[in-house]
Amino acid sequence: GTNRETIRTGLSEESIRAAFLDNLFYLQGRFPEVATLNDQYKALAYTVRDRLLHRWVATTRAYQKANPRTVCYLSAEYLPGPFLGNNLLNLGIEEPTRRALAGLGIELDALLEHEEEPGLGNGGLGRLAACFMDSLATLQVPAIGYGIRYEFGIFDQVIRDGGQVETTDNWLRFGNPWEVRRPAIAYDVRIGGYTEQTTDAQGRFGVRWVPNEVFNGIAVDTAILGHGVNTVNLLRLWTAEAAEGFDFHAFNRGDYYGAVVREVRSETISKVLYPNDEPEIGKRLRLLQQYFFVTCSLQDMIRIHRTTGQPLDKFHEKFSVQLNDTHPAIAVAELMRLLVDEHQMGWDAAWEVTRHTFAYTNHTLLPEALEKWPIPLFQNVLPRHLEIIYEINARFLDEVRLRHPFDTARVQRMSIIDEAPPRFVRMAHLACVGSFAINGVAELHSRLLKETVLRDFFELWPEKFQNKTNGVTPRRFVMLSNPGLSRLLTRTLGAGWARDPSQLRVLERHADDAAFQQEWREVKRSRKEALAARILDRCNVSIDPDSLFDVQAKRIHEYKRQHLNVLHIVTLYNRIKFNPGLDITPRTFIFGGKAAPGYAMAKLMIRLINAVADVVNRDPDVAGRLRVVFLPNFSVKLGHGLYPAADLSEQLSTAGKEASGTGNMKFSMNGALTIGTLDGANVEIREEVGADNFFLFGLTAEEVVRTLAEGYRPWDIYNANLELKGVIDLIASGHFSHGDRTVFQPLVDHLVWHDNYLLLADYAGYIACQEQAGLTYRDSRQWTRMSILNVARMGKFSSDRTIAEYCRDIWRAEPMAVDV
Ligand code: 26Q
Repeated sequence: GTNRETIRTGLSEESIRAAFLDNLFYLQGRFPEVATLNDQYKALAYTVRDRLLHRWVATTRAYQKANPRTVCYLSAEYLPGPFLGNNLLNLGIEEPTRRALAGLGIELDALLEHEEEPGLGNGGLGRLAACFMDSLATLQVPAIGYGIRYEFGIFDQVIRDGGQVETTDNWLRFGNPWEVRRPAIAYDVRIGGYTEQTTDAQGRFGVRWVPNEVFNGIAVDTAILGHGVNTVNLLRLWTAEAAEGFDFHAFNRGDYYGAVVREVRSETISKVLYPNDEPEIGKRLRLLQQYFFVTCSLQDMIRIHRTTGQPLDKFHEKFSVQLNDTHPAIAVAELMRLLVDEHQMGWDAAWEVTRHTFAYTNHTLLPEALEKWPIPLFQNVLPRHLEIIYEINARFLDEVRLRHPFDTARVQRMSIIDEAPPRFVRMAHLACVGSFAINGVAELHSRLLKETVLRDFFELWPEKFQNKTNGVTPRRFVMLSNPGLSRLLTRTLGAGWARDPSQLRVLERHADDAAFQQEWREVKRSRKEALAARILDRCNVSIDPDSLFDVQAKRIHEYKRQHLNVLHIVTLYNRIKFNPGLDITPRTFIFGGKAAPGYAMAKLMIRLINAVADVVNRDPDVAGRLRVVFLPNFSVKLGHGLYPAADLSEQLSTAGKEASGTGNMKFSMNGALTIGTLDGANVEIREEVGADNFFLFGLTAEEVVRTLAEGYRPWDIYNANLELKGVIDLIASGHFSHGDRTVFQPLVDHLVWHDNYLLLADYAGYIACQEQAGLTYRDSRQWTRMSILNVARMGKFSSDRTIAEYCRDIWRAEPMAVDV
């Protein structure tokens, strides 16, 4: 009756409290006096999930009825962050929930803090996918995000003796209240074996793929609710299982053990996320993972399409499928296989559908990061797909030859097959050939794509190329993580800014208003105090909230140049040591980020940061002026506390190397000023906020290329700049490594002899720019003005804008409102 309705759907404080107690009792088997924090968290999570389910069902109904065009986002990674707070926010029930719990003596913040986030991604690319899911739902665009439900996500990072140690991320240990397992939605996944020719009753030839293993993918769904709307889209992640409980054939032979072991093997497919944000050649399991989630997703789309009663040659009218980098690019061959082999469509008709279905987003220009699979491995895992790729390639290369007769070099360059032994499948080429649209993720990146890695493809199909500058969701990264700032914004501008951040421009009027500036500083100050408390608790380092918080949080990579930041820290350290009375702006340097476990230089960079931190933080000569902190295990959740507390955002990548960056946007939206190069989206951020409100340094992408081409000699720079030499020599001397001169030698040698990422070329400019930033910080009215103007002008970088552009220019997808 009505009472039941209320307990499952009611949004008042009373219904939430009743539902919470009900769930605590019936789901956890607990009463308040004995409930653990985890019991309380789960009871609340289920209370919130009930309120989502109700909208979820309404959305599914509405989609079934209207049969709208649907966006399918294919991504091997998602980093959604903790769900509880975001769902409360999007439902608009944070306050009644807080009161409902307070009435029971429970603090909502403690439950929010308890949630373990799904770390199903490495960094930017996975987080972008999650922002896109948020914006799609908020814009009410029908969409499904497909991916892999890794049992173990990105490793947990601990710092031991100054170095990174990885431990497993057992995120499902206490169960996951947000997911709904759908055992009825399961598909066969075949691997290995061989192919043979078949003839049907009409004498037509076909191909049969006889695999040597079959297992299942099972759907596990998570609701993605939009902000202030009823739309709930699906995040559908696949988990691998054995096709049957046991292999009858093996069982009859008495090989019961073998049958069970086989089952364990199939489950390893979705066991663990690869923690590298670059491909490693020849990782068979990684190829299996990619194929696994792609075939399940495409079979699912075909099933959905068939429920509409439409024929398969209209598949591309129902779905637009976005490939998040090349990780799902095997989809081009798999859709061909499903259409031709499984649904008896002719090759040409199938190719028409396929090339109108896919669009491809590239996220990197680094040649070592372009995926390619050795043919022997590929053949072994996906023999039928290799045949299909050869056929696609033969037809494609004919087209190239028609356009460019006699240009055999071009044909070789463009081929999907790299002929250098042992021969490889180039996944980016497969993605380009099979897609109707190709995009980069920032203006500069999209331009460089056309000029460098995808130049031949641009010359052949200029109309396919687009730019879609990345964005981030202002709901999670401002409203949720910075409620103080949000309240100030809403009080000043009204509540519309979170859905229409162009309204933030009105803040410009208040940029010089002393009273408003004071409130602005109080918000920042309170976030800095909160971060200081957390750092004292976690790292046992006390930091001064009045100091300039200078933050670099991102994956550790040579091209991102965390070690350039370290060179600056050591420069200041030396300046104070040589001149103890030096009057400099007190700073706290905060780092966060994980290194790929096999990336030795990145791990050495972490060691260097911690070694410098150790010496600097213990040296009384610099106390009160310099502090260095490495915050372990950076995650979406830690980001919530970090972005709002930052004064200065470090965006130091060598120009031309960072495709976009998205952390840069999160910092600036929270009022941090950026010190950065003209790389990725930094270029556009600077354009928006104004050159006066951005600390720019460094070579341009063109200058970087020219410098390297002209025979770059870092050794000469090292010898010519005495301050730089002093810094590098101090590191080499063992000053930061208990006298051990060997530890950092690889890093130092690399810098003075190779320096592929041009730290030494950019050093002097960076130091001068940092000095400017430090001086500006002392003028608190000027700094606050710049901070306000940054927030006022960051509207462009809402992922809502990005998604609206994808919908308009690529997906041809339209919003569809849902009523409950
Ligand atoms: C590929 C094959 C095998 C194993 C791993 C991988 C792999 C996994 C993850 C390759 C790359 C990634 C992640 C890349 C990534 O995060 N790129 C970032 O994408 C962001 C969103 O567009 C950009 O803002 C960043 O500039 C870009 O570095």
